[in-house]
Amino acid sequence: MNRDFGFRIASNLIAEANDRLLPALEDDAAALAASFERRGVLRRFQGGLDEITERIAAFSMAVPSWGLGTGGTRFGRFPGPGERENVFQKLVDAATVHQLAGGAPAVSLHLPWDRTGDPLELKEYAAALGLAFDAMNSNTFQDQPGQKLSYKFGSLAHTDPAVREQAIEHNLEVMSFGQAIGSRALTIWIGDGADYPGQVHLRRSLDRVIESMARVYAKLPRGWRLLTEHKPYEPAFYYTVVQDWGTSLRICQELGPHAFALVDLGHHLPGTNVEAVVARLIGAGRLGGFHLNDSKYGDDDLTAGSIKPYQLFLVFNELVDAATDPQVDKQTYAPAFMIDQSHNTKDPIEALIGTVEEARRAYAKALLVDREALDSFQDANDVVAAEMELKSAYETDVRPLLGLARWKRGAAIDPVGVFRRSGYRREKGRERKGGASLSSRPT
Ligand code: RM4
Ligand code: MN
Ligand code: MN
Repeated sequence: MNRDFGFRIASNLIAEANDRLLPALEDDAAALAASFERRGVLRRFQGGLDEITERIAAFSMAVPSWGLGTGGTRFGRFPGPGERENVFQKLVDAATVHQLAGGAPAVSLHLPWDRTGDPLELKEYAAALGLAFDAMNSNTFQDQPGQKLSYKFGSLAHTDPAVREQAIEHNLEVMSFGQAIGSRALTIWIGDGADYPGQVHLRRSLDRVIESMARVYAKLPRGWRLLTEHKPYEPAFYYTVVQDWGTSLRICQELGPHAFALVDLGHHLPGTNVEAVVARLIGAGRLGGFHLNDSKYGDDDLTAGSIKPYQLFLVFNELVDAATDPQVDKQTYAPAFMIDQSHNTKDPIEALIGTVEEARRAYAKALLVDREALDSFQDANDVVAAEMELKSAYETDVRPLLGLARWKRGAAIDPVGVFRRSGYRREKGRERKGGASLSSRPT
């Protein structure tokens, strides 16, 4: 059994740093509590600040295995020292994100990128690191060495039934791997589409996707969900078969009750009202989960909340609203939170720590919205009061709450600071021989 994790950050390093920072954090928290008292926020949280920080601490998400190394563009890639070289090392890095940031006790795998001989060994290795597995991801948007048929002109939507069959088989294999490691969902994102008008039959291409996905859905293990992820363009530049939430919803409705739509925050054209997309999917009982990230232009895969933090808050506002609305069926409303980012210039571990923080920040602020007051402002068409209710929650500095939520779970009050002082990358640079050396770090 492979149990060699290599260098890990000592827990006393975190504890010592926390001891130094705790008094100031407690001061800030006391000031926030006083302000909440004045604003009447604590009337809604009988357990006081403790109750709010507990709820924040309980909110967690999964780290993407493919986000643990430096990403790149078609122009190049500039990896740093000590980066992961295989799936086991990805798990150690993911465990480090969770150790410091709290809130990321799961990993989402991508096959064949993360394929290993023995999935059970992987499961035990992850468990020993305190990690579980969230949704599995299949990959029929690239050709793999030795693959029989090419996905150049599509996979689940291909005109050739033999290519579709190969893509279906791959998804089934991903599910059985996922079953072995304790995952309970399969996310399907396909790049199928066309670069030019006329290239593909618009209606029939979706019919073929639905037919192929139905074959995968038919084999969905008990208790599993099939998540379909939309994206407007790239790699296909004229037409993408599963291009928007409406198409995802149609797929779900054709497949059956265990199919749900996955919203990758960056998979929308500029200006799209993403919180409304989320609300529609909740309304239809088909919101399956998220790929958290942010973007300025397209599928930029930047750190969540780095470009449009207000949008992220408004998305979480819909989620907190749904979670408290008795009209929303809680059997179907159980979104999975996963990160999907590409870190081209940030250290991937630092970037992921940042995402956990940003997602929790948006969630914490959404918790502060007085829903009863907002409802009554909406009913009275009081535009200004309604907006002010949202803004007042959004503008609250919730950093003390986030710090306390981490501290309560033994994570770091200052996660990036501890990460930098720990020498993690230097140590991993020694251990992981194939990674970029310090001297080859791009300047
Ligand atoms: C896609 C999409 C998928 C992800 C791949 C790597 O743009 O976001 O979720 O699996 O990238
Ligand atoms: Mn995605
Ligand atoms: Mn993407």
